[in-house]
Amino acid sequence: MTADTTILNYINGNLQAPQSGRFLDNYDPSTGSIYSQIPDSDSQDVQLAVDAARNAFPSWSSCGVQERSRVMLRIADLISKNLDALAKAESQDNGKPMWLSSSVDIPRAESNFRFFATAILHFSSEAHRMEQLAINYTIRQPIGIVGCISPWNLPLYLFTWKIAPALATGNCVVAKPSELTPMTAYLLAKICQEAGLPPGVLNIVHGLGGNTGQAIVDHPEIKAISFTGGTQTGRTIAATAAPMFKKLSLELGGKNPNIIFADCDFDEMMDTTMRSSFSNNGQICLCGSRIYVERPIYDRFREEIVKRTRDLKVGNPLSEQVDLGALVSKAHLEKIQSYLKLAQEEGGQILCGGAIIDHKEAHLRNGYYLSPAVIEGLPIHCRTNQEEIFGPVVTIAPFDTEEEAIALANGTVYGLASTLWTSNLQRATRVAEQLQSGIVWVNCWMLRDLRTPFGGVKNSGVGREGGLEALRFFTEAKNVCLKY
Ligand code: TXE
Repeated sequence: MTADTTILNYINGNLQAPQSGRFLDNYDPSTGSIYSQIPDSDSQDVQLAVDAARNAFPSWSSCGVQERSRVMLRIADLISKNLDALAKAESQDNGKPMWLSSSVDIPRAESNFRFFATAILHFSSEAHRMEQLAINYTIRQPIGIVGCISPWNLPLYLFTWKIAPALATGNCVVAKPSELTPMTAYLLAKICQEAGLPPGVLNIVHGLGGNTGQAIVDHPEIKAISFTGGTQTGRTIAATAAPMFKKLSLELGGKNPNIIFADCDFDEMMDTTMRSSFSNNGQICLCGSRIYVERPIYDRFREEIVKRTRDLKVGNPLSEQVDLGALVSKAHLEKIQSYLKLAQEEGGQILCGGAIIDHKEAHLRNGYYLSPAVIEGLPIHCRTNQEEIFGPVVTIAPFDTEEEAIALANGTVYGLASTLWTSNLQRATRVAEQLQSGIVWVNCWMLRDLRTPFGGVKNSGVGREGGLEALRFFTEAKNVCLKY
């Protein structure tokens, strides 16, 4: 399987150019150079995808769960068979280290298909008996045509996280990956062809958010939208979809707190905190970007995180030796730099990092590399601690009481994930209940069981993905009341 230099849309089972004939440049973030072209699709292409999905729906929704499961498992097998090619493509497109895409992103994409291909075999619905009178039974039917729009940070991982439950439940899909990282979605289209997915069941339309993405959200025949991306984009999508009464699942940004109590296992906490701060260059919606440490261990923590952050190697994503690769785009690099400047203006002190990497290898010099940064001395209400930076930047601060830690953790408009470090079980349960977030990790981070509800509260989103939540989202419940 090769990552071609011209990416094509996947519509009605065919790989095809956009109707307009227009293409966009696709950059390799590790070198800052253009390496492929992507369709600049518009509403005409989305209409073709909807037409194909409409034609495919009757047979896909009625062929039975066994058949759907079989095709999806073939897709999972082919993702696994092409692991190296997919991982390489993901690294080149996104800038993440290849060891990361081959150990996390691509295996997880395979698991997403495998998980939902088998979950659907066990999906059931309720019956409610009214004694001596009637029986109510609920059937869960596919919605029809659904839209899945995904971001660039975990490209194939999040794309398949949406597509797999949508397909398993019998829907036909019009999907759009991020225009910044389209390559593995293109390769997935080839895999779907090889796996024998019937034409029109999954359609992948590439292009810009405001153009292709908006055309998907606007389309009246697309009845549900599952979106992961920025909070501002989520707001625009909600404003478009709500008057059309579309079902919406929005997984948006975060400003996740990491609360560390002095009684934690310090070494384990340190190892995991390095991951929760800087994995994927901090470009994961679950990364902990505000770290609050109980005062007795604050100085030790501060010294340790600065030392370990300075030791992180930033460089060529294809090298086995690097911890962090390139940031996804020039615009994103500049956004993060602007926050580093802002942090200083707001009175913060950058303890380490925040510099552009000066590479010896000439071909990397125009890539988007930044050394990871730790910032101290900022109050909760400043913009640096309120807005999502989504990069290799954390702020650290001490706290004295449990109440103070909870108030700090809950002190933003976001509520996606929180991490809590303590060996006191009572405190863990007490604090977890009070944290305003959809996910709380205690003494761990990113430990994912695909059956659990996944999503945020407050401005971090609406609805939940994962397990039964996703199967319910992509179906409509119908109650049949049968009088006897
Ligand atoms: O995301 P966008 P951007 C956050 C992060 C980042 C910020 C902006 O803070 O810096 O968002 O990132 C499509 N109708 N997250 O601008 O634009 C777009 O093409 C329909 C958090 O890159 O939200 C892409 O496919 N679709 C996050 C997808 O939305 C539209 C992951 C996400 O892109 C659209 C990424 C529109 N009007 C960024 N406009 C997370 N929660 O993990 C854009 N899109």
